[in-house]
Amino acid sequence: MSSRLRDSARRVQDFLTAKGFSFEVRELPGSTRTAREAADSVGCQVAQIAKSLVFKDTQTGEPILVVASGSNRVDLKKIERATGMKLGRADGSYVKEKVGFAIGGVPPAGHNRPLKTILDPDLRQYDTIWAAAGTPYAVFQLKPADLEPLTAGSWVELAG
Ligand code: 5CA
Repeated sequence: MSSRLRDSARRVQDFLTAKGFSFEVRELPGSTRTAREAADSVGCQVAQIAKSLVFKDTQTGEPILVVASGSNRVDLKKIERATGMKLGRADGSYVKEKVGFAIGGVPPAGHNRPLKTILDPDLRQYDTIWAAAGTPYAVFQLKPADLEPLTAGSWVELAG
């Protein structure tokens, strides 16, 4: 039952519900901290995990969210060429401060404020995918096409 969700997972569930999505945040007994662990805990392919990676737009200092297939290595140069942005790495304290969630539980939406978001087209080959929901034990299931209304993101080829 969603009423028992931990605070950060509840925040994601409340956001999803308020936006009119019927996705259900689930807290699992096994870790979902990494894409590999999430796939093992959910019982899906690692490529079906939508991992939410935060980078820093080095020109503005603002966070950029990349939602990538769990099995892909993100090639920042490809995103930079497609968007004109310059991207740098984000450390844990930057992610927590700017996005409002700790690494390992960063969701694709429901952050401190809306983030400019890049979506990995490789996710579109699966009927269903799973995304983090605020904690390293919480996920929700969605369809790849749901990422568009959820994040207002842009699809950019990014696999290295
Ligand atoms: N809950 C799972 C997916 S459901 C999850 O969040 N996986 S993840 O891959 O999206 O998040 C872990 C990511 O955080 C790593 O891929 C890595 O890009 C980033 N990360 C891990 N440790 C650090 C760190 N010390 N500094 C910056 N980024 C990190």
